[in-house]
Amino acid sequence: MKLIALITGATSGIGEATAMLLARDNYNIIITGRRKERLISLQEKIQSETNSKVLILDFDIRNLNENEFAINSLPEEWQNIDVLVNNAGLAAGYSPIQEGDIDDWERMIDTNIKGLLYVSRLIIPKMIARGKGHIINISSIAGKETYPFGNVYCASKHAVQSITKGMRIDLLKHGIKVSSVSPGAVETEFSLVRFNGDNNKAKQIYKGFTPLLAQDIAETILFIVTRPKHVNIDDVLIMPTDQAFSRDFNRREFD
Ligand code: NDP
Ligand code: 8X3
Repeated sequence: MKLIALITGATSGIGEATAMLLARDNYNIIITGRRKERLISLQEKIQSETNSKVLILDFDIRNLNENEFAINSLPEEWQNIDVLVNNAGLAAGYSPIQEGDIDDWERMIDTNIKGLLYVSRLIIPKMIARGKGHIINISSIAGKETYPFGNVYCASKHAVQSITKGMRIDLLKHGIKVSSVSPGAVETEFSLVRFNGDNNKAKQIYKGFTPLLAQDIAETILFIVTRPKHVNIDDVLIMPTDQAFSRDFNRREFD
């Protein structure tokens, strides 16, 4: 019997890789994001390469009504969500606090904190009713350290760390597992989004060293969800070998 995983932000990067990997394991997958055409492509890919089913929920995680509509409209056979991967998120901008763009701040706070809370609030009661479930929140090295120009993004990921701890405490007596994964630099569309589509700036971030791949994080998530019932992985801090903490990189080329 297959389990059900809901992965937010599955249109690219970590979420997409995780959807594929969990589908190859033992999961039917609910994939979410705003770009419906990408969700359809991923659905087709997963369904052609695995024997797992895929359900698409395209909505903006920042909008509470859209969250409610999407989750409340789940067909009966998709309602028993075993694993929730709270992955959707972004960094917007990279500037000193006094020059920060207020719209960027709101996008990050609304997505990384409020969006994660909205989805979780809708799904946790269903897990409590069943006395089981596993929530994996995607945090970051930015949830453990603050780096120059990272201000509000780092704050949003510190909030994810704190919410994860709160969930772990509050859901303890309900038998629900709560974990977080905190990666260093992963080469996805993350930097392209952060620099508002500027491909050159995005490429500079990963220049001269070997970053993590989305697949590395997906494999970490698979490890976390496949532990025995009595084991909860509270947090995994996973870094490229070429990165120490948030600011030190072993870059081999500078041209
Ligand atoms: P990507 O940009 O590749 O993927 C981000 C995903 O989030 C997309 O699927 C996007 O879907 C979704 N998303 C963003 N905003 C919204 C929204 N308003 N509503 C619904 N979905 C949304 O980046 P990553 O895969 O790298 O990022 C995934 C997570 O990992 C994020 O939380 C990020 O903070 C975290 N992280 C990333 C690291 C990195 O170096 N890449 C390191 C540490 C943590 P769509 O645009 O279609 O809505
Ligand atoms: C993404 C990693 O270091 O760019 O969370 O903040 S970092």
